[in-house]
Amino acid sequence: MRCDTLWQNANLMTLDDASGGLGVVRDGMIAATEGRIVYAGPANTAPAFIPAERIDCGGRWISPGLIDCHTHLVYAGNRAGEFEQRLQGVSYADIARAGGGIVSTVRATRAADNAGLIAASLPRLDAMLAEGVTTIEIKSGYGLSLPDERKQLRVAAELGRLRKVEVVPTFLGAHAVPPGHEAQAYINDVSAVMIPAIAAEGLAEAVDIFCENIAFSPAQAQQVFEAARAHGLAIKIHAEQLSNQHGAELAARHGALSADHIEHLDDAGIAAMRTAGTVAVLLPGAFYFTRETVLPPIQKLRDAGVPLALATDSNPGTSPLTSPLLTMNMGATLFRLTVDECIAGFTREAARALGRSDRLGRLVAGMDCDLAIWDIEAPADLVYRIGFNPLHARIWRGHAA
Ligand code: DI6
Ligand code: FE
Repeated sequence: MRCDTLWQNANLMTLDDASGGLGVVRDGMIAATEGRIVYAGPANTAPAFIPAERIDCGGRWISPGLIDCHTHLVYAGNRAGEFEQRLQGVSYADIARAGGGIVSTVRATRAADNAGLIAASLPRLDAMLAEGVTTIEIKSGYGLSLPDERKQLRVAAELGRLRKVEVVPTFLGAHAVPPGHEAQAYINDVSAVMIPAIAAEGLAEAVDIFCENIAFSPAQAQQVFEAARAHGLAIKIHAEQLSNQHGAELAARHGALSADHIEHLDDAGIAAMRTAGTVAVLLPGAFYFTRETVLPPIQKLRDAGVPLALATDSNPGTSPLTSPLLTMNMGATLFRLTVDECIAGFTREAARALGRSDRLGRLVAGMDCDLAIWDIEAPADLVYRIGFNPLHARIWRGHAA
């Protein structure tokens, strides 16, 4: 059988395992044609391929390309000074009152033109790609006006044209109340004007909201979800990060793809997520950086069979993190996730959190051929090391990238 490319002499983490494991295949091979996997499995039971290109992987490991399903990658400005202030004991609230925090990133992002935003964001994207990322979700939320949110989403799409990576854009207009506005009036604008426009222009697939006592209420989240649904957009939520607002439960009842953070999630929230198939997106970078102490209810989520994804939450305020591998290590050390859960959280389950399970996140015939080839002895090496990058090659849609 002819194929474009054949990767042989490799160990595979197919992630194709009904019991939720890594689906390991030793001495495996992958064949691809026109950017799609046509075979992934044991070498000794593979069809006889006649490849245009044959690649000897020298016994290395191949996983699906990594998927970062929650980032705020596109922004301008720098909050390192704020970090120093916080180290000296100044509180987050004091910084915000003095015009810092999220509002300072909004100011810098509004002031940047497209080229400036691209220049600021590309190094962060490149850091992700260097660790095997082939799909990345990028949220808006630092514009907080229709033209500025549009600009962020257009830049996100442009990043996907500048690099070999799939960008999944999410509209997070309801991230914070813009300076000089009143919360409910702004939510009315988000629901009645911004969501319809963003949907009509095809600038986002999903709508997200920061539901928290310092941000928007569950009632406001409901209003935003109804607008999202009416315009054919999927739903995500930043929920239960600092307190239990029952946002995850509300989002699940609206069929949310994912509820993210969820440190303060309760049993009713878990039950609603299980019923709806809503993915729990765990963000240990924000937990670490803000020195949070309340852990997400991992064991209860596991027991309930709620899918667990893992993501960087790359953002300038609470998770200035561009390393999926370090995020996996944090998932294991801080949240006690297993190695299998950490790797599945950045592949199969992340694809599910983006509504792309049919096409991404597993090494299965018919799926897009996005691969990460690793110089490791065992899958655990990806999670165990700190600050070491064993990526050997990144393949996007069947081609070295
Ligand atoms: N949750 C967070 O922790 C960040 N956004 C959000 O919804 C904070 C973002 C920032 O401080 O810039
Ligand atoms: Fe976030």
